[in-house]
Amino acid sequence: MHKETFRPYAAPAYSPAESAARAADLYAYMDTRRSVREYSDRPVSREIIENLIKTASSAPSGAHKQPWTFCAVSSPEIKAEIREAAEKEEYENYHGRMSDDWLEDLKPFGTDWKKEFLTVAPWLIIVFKKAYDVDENGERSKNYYVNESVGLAAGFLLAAIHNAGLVSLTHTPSPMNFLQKVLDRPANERPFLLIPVGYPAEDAQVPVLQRKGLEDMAVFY
Ligand code: IYR
Repeated sequence: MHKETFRPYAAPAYSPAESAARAADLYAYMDTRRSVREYSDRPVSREIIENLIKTASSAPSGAHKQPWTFCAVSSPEIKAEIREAAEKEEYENYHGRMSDDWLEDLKPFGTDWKKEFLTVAPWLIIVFKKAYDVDENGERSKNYYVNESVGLAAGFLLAAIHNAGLVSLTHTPSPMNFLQKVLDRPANERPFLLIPVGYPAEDAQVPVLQRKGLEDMAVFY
């Protein structure tokens, strides 16, 4: 039977007390993460963005295919192009394409079709999922659990952004196929999420919200 080469693996050796403290500390920190829609234009170095993306790409994926591409955009011209196309779609969404229930559910967040953050934030990271891979000879190969894999990588990315003291937003302009065109991506790549990254504007505000308690989102057996 063919078997990949294996090597020993040892998890970091924390005592139970250290594990408990680390779990509590990370929860306390992650609980301060918020989606932010108002950004400062303060720059963020490319080196930081590279490390955030490498952290995202450390996520597990089906058969370790890593079926993702992260496009990091700092070019003002490309950001403007993305904003124009996104706002065009969002205008239609907010003026007829979204149901009344949906618009009602979004009221607490104060969103509308205008997406200033797309040109103000220093970076936009557009996450693409790769439905399949194509090798040098044009041969296609299948990827597995693509949505699950790319969702996990995006989660790692948001955690890494927060860990760096930066803010983000999981933005889903809809439909978002214009991103494939603007960024000139190949046919096997489909846009998955658009994530602005940067510092919050000085007067940035976030809606007051409560997170579910354990009793409402976990069951122990
Ligand atoms: N894509 C739109 C609408 C929107 C939908 C959901 I669900 C949100 O949580 C937030 C926004 C927009 O970006 O405005």
